[in-house]
Amino acid sequence: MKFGVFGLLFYPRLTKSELAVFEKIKSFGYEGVEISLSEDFMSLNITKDVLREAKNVGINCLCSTSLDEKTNISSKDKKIRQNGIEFLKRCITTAAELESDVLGGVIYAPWGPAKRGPREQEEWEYCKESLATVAEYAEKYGVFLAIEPVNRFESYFLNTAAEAKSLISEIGHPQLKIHLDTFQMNIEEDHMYDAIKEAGNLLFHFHCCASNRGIPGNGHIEWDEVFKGLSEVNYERWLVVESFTPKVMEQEFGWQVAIWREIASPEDIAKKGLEFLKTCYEKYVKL
Ligand SMILES: [Mn+2]
Repeated sequence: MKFGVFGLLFYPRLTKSELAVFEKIKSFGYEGVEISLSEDFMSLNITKDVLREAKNVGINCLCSTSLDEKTNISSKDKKIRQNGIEFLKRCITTAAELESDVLGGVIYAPWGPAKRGPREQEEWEYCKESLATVAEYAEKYGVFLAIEPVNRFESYFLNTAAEAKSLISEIGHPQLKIHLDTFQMNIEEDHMYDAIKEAGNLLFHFHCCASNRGIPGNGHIEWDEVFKGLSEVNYERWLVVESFTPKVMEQEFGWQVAIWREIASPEDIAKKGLEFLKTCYEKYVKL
């Protein structure tokens, strides 16, 4: 396994002047940084600078994104679906430019609290149709799409590994994978071990943090279960420590992660979190 950290832990918005943080990330012992491919980030046209700095420092870029009401690929409105497909295609080309083989996150429906009813079958069908189109495109760029189930307060569309697996198996495209997250699973799954086993060989990306988005190892995540599962499904890819700085609340999407207070310092989350995860890795996987 390889260890990465979420860039938004250190900055609320990735601009050229924030790139120096990559060196800090490397000095903590990470081999990867996850970049959020927002509309805002892609409009800055700094992809080449980001890749250059990552290479200078010697870390890999990993990519994730999320949809909103305007880019909802499951929408009943054809124009909105089309807009979402175009957005995801731009994310895929950007991920390829950053030499990331993964685009994870909430890439199936709008992210964030929604005042509406449950998912409708019609939306599920539109989602499958859109993702099939996007997967075809992703294949040309060698990027895999990893669907991240998130908790009920962040998505009405799907919340569990089993639902993500159903969606993928109904589409049946090899470019579609699963992205799990300990914060999300803690809210929605009965047992993380079972969820990881359910994802099985579809598991392609993994976010780690404490039950309150603090330092991995604090809180009440059952890390023994997590690593037993990861080991049994032979997961060999990235473990990314995902948390956010409260400054992220200044961003348009920030309220969705609701980081109203600093749970721990970004440095502690990154450093102590990595130390803890490496201990778990030694204990369960490396044997
Ligand atoms: Mn996550």
